[in-house]
Amino acid sequence: MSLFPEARFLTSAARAAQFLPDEGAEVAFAGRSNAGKSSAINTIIGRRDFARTSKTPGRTQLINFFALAGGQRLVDLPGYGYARVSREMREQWREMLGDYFDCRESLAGLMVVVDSRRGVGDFDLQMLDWGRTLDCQLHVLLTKADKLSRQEAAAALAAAKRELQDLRVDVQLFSATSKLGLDEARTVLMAMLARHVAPEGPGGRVSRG
Ligand SMILES: Nc1nc2c(ncn2[C@@H]2O[C@H](COP(=O)(O)OP(=O)(O)O)[C@@H](O)[C@H]2O)c(=O)[nH]1
Ligand SMILES: [Mg+2]
Repeated sequence: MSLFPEARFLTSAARAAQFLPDEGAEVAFAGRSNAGKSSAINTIIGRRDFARTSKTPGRTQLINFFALAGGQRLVDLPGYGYARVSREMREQWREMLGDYFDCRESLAGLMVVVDSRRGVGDFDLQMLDWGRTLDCQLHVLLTKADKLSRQEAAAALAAAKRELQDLRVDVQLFSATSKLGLDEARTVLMAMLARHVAPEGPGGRVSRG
């Protein structure tokens, strides 16, 4: 049985006006193009083709919203770092992500998906920084851990922990292929959603200032 039987795709937004209303609670997945975001979402939801995965990274500049149950959502943020995107696309990306992080009170948590073979990069730190401005819970998935030996994986985890220790960020190993770390990732996701004090709808918004 799926843990998230009601999960379904809601909409893709190309600009802020198309974002879903800022109500309830959502957890966003960020990471470089090809880091393994969509695969992580699929694995956590427990459905192979839930969020699309791709072998040609960097095409989507859309923010994809998925419904869970009871006003809870997952958000697949567009990746960054694909060398061949134009400067214009990069600007668009920055603007849209900026709009998203600027005021998203329903953002309960941010999962930053990092390829364990590459380690935490500037892009990931920027995402975590944005997440911090919203005071949401931060968690890093060091994914594709199946591609590392046990020893290499332990070293990657230790290095990421060192790098993130000042930011109050939890980090774990993960693999969409071997399901390593799946229980932990699901537990963190559900805790993020459950703990969030949802903003009320338009007109009755509570400031978290
Ligand atoms: N071996 C392995 N490959 C993975 C894993 N996660 C993702 N991939 C592969 O990495 C590529 C990019 O994954 P995708 O989820 O589309 O990345 P996204 O661009 O961040 O959404 C795809 O070919 C996936 O099959 C993993 O945990 N292990
Ligand atoms: Mg993807």
